Amino acid sequence: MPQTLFTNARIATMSDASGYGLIDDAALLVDGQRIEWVTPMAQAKFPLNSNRVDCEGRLITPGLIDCHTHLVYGGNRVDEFEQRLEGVSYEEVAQRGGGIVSTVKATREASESELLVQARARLEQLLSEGVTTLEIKSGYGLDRDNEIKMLSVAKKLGELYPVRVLKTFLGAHALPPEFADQADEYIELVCKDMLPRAQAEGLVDAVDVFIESLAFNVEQAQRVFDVAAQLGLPIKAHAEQLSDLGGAVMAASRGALSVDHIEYLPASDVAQLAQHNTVAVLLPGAFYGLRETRLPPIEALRQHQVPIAIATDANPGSSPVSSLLLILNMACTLFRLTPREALRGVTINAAKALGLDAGIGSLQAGKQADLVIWDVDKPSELAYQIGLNPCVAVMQAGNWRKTL
Ligand code: DI6
Ligand code: FE
Repeated sequence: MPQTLFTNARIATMSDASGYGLIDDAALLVDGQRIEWVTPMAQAKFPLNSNRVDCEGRLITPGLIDCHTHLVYGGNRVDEFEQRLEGVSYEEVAQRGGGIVSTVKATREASESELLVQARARLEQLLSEGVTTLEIKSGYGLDRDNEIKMLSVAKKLGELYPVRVLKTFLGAHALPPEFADQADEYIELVCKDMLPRAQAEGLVDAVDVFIESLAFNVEQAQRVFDVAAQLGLPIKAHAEQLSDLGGAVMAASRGALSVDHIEYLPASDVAQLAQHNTVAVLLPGAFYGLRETRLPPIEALRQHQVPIAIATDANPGSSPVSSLLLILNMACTLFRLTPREALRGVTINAAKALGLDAGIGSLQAGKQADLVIWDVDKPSELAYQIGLNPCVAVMQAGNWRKTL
């Protein structure tokens, strides 16, 4: 593959400890799938034979990373959306057999190709905004074959599109109706059959559990995490989204890559995330969708230098969102993250949340050439605008997905 040389760019490398890692008048060389170097124009030694791309002052960032999605599911929840607007709470909807369980029914009824068609539309929207890596969870099948069906669709999306897809097993997302009042028995099935089988089929990159009173308790989550450890799989958790059960601290103490949501995490528990290098994944789309008012402990996360990632949480219930740029804005407006923190949250810190920060998430020599050219002057513009997509070119693993 010939080398590609980017010149006259403003580059947000995201490679320093806390900033944008901005180089104002910069050049970047891609060799094969990797970045060869990034440097100020004045210091660049241009290779003789390369494809030159004059960026004319535009901004380059790392490819965006959506590190928490439920992109694959059947049906939709527009009726629940309407009910909630009539005053029914999220928990009540779930207790009435709506909520997650109604998506389980629709997902079980859908064929692999039907799930694929639905998910493609959402994925294409994310890709149009410069996403080069995303995570997709199972969790709406809730039996072995349907969880495997969901993960197979996620895998297929990664084969059909030039994007890296990480597959997370979330068999413990909700209690399937046939196991009503038998949560321990269901967890047994997850541990003995569902997770090992999905793993054996090469469909699992990480294991997640929804730890919440309407889902699974800390002890049940520990049983799933024990199996993940036996299989050598990294773990993460949906924790402290609606109440404080101590799930985030438990997961962090077991070396979880990330704990996600955490609106109800006490500030006094944040030190333990820092101690275990666990990323805090904030999901402003779900906060917004549920009209939550309790904010995650952001000041404590900053004080303890816990890496903060943000993601769409794309799902049919709490966060029917297929725009990572909108999430940048929501993180700033709703959570008061700075645009710098928000951009780190969809680049280097999102890579950390997936355990991939050695290879992606910043623009540095040796890393994979995943990058986006934006028609903006400053990185903060990506968080500032709503509904405008300034993505003009995308390279993923050294291949153009969309050219300038
Ligand atoms: N927390 C959420 O916000 C989503 N899952 C979870 O564990 C909601 C999923 C849904 O309502 O379908
Ligand atoms: Fe989620």
